[in-house]
Amino acid sequence: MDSQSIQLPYDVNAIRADFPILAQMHHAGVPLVYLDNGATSQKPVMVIEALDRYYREYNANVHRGIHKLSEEASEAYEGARVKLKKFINAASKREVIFTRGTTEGVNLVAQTWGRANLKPGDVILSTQMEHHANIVSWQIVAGQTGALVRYVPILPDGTLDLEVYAAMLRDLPVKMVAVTYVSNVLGTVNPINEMARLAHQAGALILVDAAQASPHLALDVQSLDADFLAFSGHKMCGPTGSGVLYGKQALLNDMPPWMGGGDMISKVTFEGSSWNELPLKFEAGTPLIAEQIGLGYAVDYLSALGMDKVHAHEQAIIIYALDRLAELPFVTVYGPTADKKGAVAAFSVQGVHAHDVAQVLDSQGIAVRAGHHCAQPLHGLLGVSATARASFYLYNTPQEVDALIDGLYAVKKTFAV
Ligand code: C6P
Repeated sequence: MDSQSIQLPYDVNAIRADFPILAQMHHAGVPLVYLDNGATSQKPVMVIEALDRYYREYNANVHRGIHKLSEEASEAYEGARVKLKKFINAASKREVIFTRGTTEGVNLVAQTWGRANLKPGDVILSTQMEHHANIVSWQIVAGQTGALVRYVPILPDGTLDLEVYAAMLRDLPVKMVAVTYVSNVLGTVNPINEMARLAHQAGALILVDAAQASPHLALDVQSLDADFLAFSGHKMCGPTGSGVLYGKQALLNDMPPWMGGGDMISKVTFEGSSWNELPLKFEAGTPLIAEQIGLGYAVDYLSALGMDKVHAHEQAIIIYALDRLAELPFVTVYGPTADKKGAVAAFSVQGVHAHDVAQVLDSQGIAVRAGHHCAQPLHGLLGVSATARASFYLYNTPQEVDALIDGLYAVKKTFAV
């Protein structure tokens, strides 16, 4: 198959025109090929303009001032919450807590639900493919409560061992399953529906790390039956500092607040305080107003394009990318086949450190990430300290896959492998 003959669900060049940064020439004098979307995505002009408009036209604090600007800002901020509610199909906007991103969302649950509910010997069941955010947050609360963190193993093809998962739920006093929807290294898409069903059957809750899912898949928290689900705005066309923690209302109501301060209280006296209603109970202090409004516009952008189309586009790209990478005998790709994964290809080049791979690719105008991608334990299992990673998004083209392959031939030539 050649890149020109690949059928895509939309006119990708029209989409690229929405992202000003993609038009720039790279320092190497060639067009930028941005394949580091797993780290952060680029932003469409409508998100950039939304930020600009907020600061130029209605910058004010929210939920506080009785003046026009503050009312406008509050309306836009709460309007963004409604957009996010719809985007993930939450039952109520009270279940949509604005955070600075996935990391904050997971830590919030660990420090509120976890400290209130975990006791010595309880098990938090994470997996071997988690990002550090979904490991370390639980290790911290385990240290505070005497709970234990255990990990569901992965199979040689890079998928989770669901038989062992079921057995762990049966044999251990699991209180929380903490699992990523999509691995940021292997690309594996985990069967969250089935995992939630098994967790609930065992009397456990499930927290889904959707950092690598929300940019790429249509999310429906009700049909997933997730108890908590966290994601970051900056990976899905939104600003850095934006993000959401979804939680089922009954659980959030029972949880104590995390941070104390303005907006999260109902009444404060010198003797004690009572808490505001959801979601403000978990949004202490001045929030990231422009950022969350911007995320609302990112969601408008994605919804207009259609998450099903985004997914179909990325599937076409990853199928082609894996086919082309398989042509290179000096490259090892990690993770399952395209039908079981998102648009992520982490790989090693025989005899060349990942940082050197990334540097040579950069000299060809291609941006990839190199390192352990905040998944050090997983890299230990893969037997490598670092990998290079190409992660694709809705604006990448099959021709950019060709550029990556040409770049890898340049790596081979540079290091004579
Ligand atoms: N992964 C990557 O290059 P924050 O930093 O809070 O926005 O997202 C954390 C996070 C949590 N879970 C998963 C699965 C992730 O991929 C990430 C972020 C980036 O892979 C930066 S390390």
